[in-house]
Amino acid sequence: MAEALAKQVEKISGRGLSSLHFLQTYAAPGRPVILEDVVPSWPCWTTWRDEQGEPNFSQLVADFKGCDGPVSDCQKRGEAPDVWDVSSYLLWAQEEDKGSDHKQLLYLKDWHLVQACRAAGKEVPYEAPAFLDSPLHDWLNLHKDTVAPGKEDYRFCYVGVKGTRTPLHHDVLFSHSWSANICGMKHWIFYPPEVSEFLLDEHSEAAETGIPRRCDPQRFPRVAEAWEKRLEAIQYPGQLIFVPSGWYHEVENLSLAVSINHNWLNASNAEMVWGFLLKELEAVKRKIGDERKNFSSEAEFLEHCQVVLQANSELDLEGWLSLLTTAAEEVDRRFKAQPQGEELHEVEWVATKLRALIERCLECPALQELPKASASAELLRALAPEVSHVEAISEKAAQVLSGFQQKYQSMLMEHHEKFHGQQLRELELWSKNKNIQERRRQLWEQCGARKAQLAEELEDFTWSAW
Ligand SMILES: O=C(O)CCC(=O)C(=O)O
Ligand SMILES: [Fe+2]
Repeated sequence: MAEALAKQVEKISGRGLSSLHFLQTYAAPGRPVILEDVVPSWPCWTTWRDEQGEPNFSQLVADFKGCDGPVSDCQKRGEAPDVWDVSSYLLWAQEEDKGSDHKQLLYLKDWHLVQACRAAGKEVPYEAPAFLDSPLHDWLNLHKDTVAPGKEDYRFCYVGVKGTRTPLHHDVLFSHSWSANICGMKHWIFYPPEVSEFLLDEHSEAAETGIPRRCDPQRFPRVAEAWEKRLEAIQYPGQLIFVPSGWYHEVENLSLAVSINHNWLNASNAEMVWGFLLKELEAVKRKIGDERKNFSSEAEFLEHCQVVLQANSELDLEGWLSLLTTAAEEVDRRFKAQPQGEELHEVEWVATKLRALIERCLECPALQELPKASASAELLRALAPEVSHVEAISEKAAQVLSGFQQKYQSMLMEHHEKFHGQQLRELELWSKNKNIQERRRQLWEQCGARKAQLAEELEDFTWSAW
């Protein structure tokens, strides 16, 4: 029987896409999407490609001679990558690509491109849209740039010959990722979070692939159920793909491919990252719990757990607090610049989510038991009010709306007394009328941005509707 065609990842134009639309429609609900029309305006689209759209090896080699990058052998899973001079790898890949069968599947992965450019005094040859790459929407790299400038960030370049692949995984820290193809084609398979458990063995170890015929049925008895729910995409040059937090995915290069990839987190997925960190911390505590007695105090044991957490996940709780602090400072900076209209709405959307998350984090027992982290928590607590005026706005909006509902209710009662039978039914039907429901929903959504206007508008609307 022919295999059912997999559902394909949605494609939209990224040109002119608003940050809020991307956040609310794709990033927050976790919905993969391919953005067209973004990459072809980047400088690297011209400088890294020749007329045929193949990698411009002479330019790339000249640009990155002397930069180091990690090269993995896809046939030796689990081995640490070798460090190569990027230009040597590029020359190897150019030669390898001329042959028809690829004996060696060497993949330049997670090469820190922005750092390489900065170190070489070169312009970074791309600029992703603000919703992917601005300080307001990329707290992970903002944090890295702030606390450890020049140290490892999450902005990468990948170069791989045909057949190289990245096995099934979710991204570091449960972050989102995006990947922009400059040259070549990639085959992506995505598995939604609700089927993640079918891709894990009894030790919570992920399968190498979710393709059932390549999976051990003893170890992964329900892998076919994950496979059924997959989304697939062939990503062409010039397309940017969004991989939401927590989605397992696997990728294969169908031809010599050059891509730029970022991992990032922001108001749309920070809650998931926080949940992931807490789960990881619990796992660390369980794993090294037996060694508790070897520590001179409980505090020392807990500090050690943080060191392990940092080593496993590249972030500990203190780092997390510092990341939130940097984000809160950025939100504050944006408010002080007095944004208007859509931009104000965007900053408020971020601030509301950040504020709620900060409060949840500060209440968390895992944080309170850490002496070092509690110092950072104090700092954050001091900062939190900076983003709190958004709450006041929501409160006001809620008051206005409840006032509206009361007024509306009493009007209904009044009419109840005046009309009977058919008239009453009509009135009640009308009260459920989609227009008013829809308008109320819109007003709710806009209330952050509209502030004082809202009261007036509701008032006007109420009367004109009657
Ligand atoms: O392109 C690849 O090989 C893997 C990319 C990836 O996993 C990602 O961008 O999250
Ligand atoms: Fe990934």
